[in-house]
Amino acid sequence: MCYRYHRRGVTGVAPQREPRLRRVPPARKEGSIMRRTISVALTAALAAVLLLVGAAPASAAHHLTDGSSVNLIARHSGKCADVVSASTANAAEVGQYTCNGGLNQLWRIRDLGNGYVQLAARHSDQCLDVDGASTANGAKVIQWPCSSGTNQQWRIELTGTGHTRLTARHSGKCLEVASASTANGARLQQRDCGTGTDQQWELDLVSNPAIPGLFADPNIVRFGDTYYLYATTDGFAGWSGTRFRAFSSKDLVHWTDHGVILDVAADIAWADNSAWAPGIAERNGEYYFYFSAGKAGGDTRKHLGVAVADSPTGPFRDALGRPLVSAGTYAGQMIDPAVFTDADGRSYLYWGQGSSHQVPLNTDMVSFNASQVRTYQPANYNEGTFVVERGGAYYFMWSENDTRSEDYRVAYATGSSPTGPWSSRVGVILQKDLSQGIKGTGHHSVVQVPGTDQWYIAYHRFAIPNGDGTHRETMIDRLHFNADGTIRPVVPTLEGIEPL
Ligand code: FUB
Repeated sequence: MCYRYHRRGVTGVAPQREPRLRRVPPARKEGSIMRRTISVALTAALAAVLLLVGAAPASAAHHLTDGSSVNLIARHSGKCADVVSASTANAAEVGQYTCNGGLNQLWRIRDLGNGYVQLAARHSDQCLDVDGASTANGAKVIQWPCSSGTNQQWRIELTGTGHTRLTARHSGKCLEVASASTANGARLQQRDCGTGTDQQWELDLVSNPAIPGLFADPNIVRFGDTYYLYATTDGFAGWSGTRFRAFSSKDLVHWTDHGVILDVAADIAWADNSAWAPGIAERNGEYYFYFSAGKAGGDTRKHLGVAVADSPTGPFRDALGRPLVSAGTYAGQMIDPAVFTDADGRSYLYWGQGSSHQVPLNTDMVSFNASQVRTYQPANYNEGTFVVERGGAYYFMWSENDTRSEDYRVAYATGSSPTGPWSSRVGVILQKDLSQGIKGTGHHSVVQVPGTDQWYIAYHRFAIPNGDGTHRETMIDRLHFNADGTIRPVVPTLEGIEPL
């Protein structure tokens, strides 16, 4: 499959999808930008949006759809359209700034079905808007709550170079960088359309963070023909959030939010906080949702619970009316459950922090034989166990260091069965990449595209900008195996993956 890419003014058709083009923030590696493309989608929904003003690329890629998130990169400067200071206030100015992976530079496309789109900033959900619906040249561009105003409606026109122009519906004028400045902070405005490269924009598809908002400890799984993500809702001091949401996707890029599927404060009698790190498995049409949670006052330690529903999007109800594994039953914290189901249909539960435990689940999925619980303690183990199988080899993966550390990372061992025996630690799969400003990469899960050797890793990292151990975002990147079965270190990316 081909896709168009843009690399420092050169466009072309990439011969193959691998290796992926990786975006390097220009501030750090000026002159060596390798951006993933302008992948302008000619989907049914967006085809009407694109008014071809130049020679249309013969094989324009089919990636931008309603709901896609993009960086808007000014051709003359290579800088990103950016809501100043990541403000969430109405009327905050939009300028250009060095591309840095921030949500205030990420714009979600809403296809209005009338030949125009809205562009909503991911950090604020406010729309790119010509201030006061002015029709004057030089009118500034701001963010404003999305409305039906035609000063928030933009037509995407392809130029002959594979770039685009963005024309405001109410004025017919083009989005540009004031005075064709190349400086950080130069504001965006509208002006009569011309041929200047300061009115030309690269639409750079960005799929990371995979889901908007603060989410950590993602568990990615496929049920039927659909992928699902479940995660810790982040952004609370002491990880004190109570709610789990479910997200689904057919292509790993466009995710639907199904809302809250379990609120431990409302739905679980023995808990009222610390809804952490879920895992999920299906058996006979029932979905079993494993989670950790605690109760304020008295013994505040975390327990491991299980809830059940007849749909992967819930609503889930407590399966037992008590924890599946109570605090203190085994060494360490009773948190971070994950389930692996082997080809023979048997499911295994893994959990623990400080100490790692594993046990075959009974077929009811809500009990196990305590005499079969085994503890495996690889070097540097902290938490977040996840197990997969490939070609008869089993991979036991975990997170090292503290989630509040930028050195939070994922390592692995291998074994010949779902319960080992496991090798000693083989090495690190995923870690920070300071050259991209990526920190605290860990608590992951892995999913395989059925019938292929295509694997994806979901994990969290510190939010960009200003994230830390309780302000984390969920990413999805590729995971590759080497010919000898070892796992190639994952390259964490700011821009994410191509849709399946
Ligand atoms: O999200 C709360 C806790 O942080 C998880 O249980 C740990 O794995 C760590 O990511």
